[in-house]
Amino acid sequence: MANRPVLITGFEPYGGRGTNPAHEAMKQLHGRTIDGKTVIGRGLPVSFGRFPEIAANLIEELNPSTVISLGLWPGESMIRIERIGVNIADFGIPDNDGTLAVDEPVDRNGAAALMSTLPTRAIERAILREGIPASLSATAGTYLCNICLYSFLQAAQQHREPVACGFIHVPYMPEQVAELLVAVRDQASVELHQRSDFASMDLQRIIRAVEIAILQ
Ligand code: PCA
Repeated sequence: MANRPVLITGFEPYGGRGTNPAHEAMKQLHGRTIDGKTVIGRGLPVSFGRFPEIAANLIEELNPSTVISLGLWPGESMIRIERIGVNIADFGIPDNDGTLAVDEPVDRNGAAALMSTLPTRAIERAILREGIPASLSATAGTYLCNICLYSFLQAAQQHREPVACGFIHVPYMPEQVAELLVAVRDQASVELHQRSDFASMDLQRIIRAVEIAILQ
């Protein structure tokens, strides 16, 4: 039987930003062969309305052995490996369709939470061994990244073959922080949150961390 591919998803830009490092990393990983497996990259819309179908359809279409989804966590200082998807949608800002979910379930009939089926601890250790800051995280938030993690885990449960699924949040790229600082100075319209918005990681390190995750 042919080797099943690894699916890497990356969210499109959202929240008024022009780029998303998750999307950039996904594009660069698309088409690579890692550990004998073909990496297929797909962009995901920041749209509650497109989930959970989009996750189920991708698993059906590609039959991946592993799904690693990527998203930006603004202000995060390290690679953040998510452990749990929760059945809550509660947005601080509207999604790209203008939907603002407040205290809604992701799936009315779904479990309260689903655990990542990636080897999260091994991934954290392996990334740290290469000198890239990384940590485990208990929550992917209650916005689209959490919906994505929850939806892929649910779709994997329904799939005919085992699919390991998980989510990695990544920091801003340095260029984005530089832009943010210019915007803060010029427009005085964007506030900085406890100065954590200064945190960033260059795209090549982000990509290397995802490669390491694929290798575990
Ligand atoms: N980050 C958001 C949604 C898309 C993204 O890249 C999140 O953390 O939910």
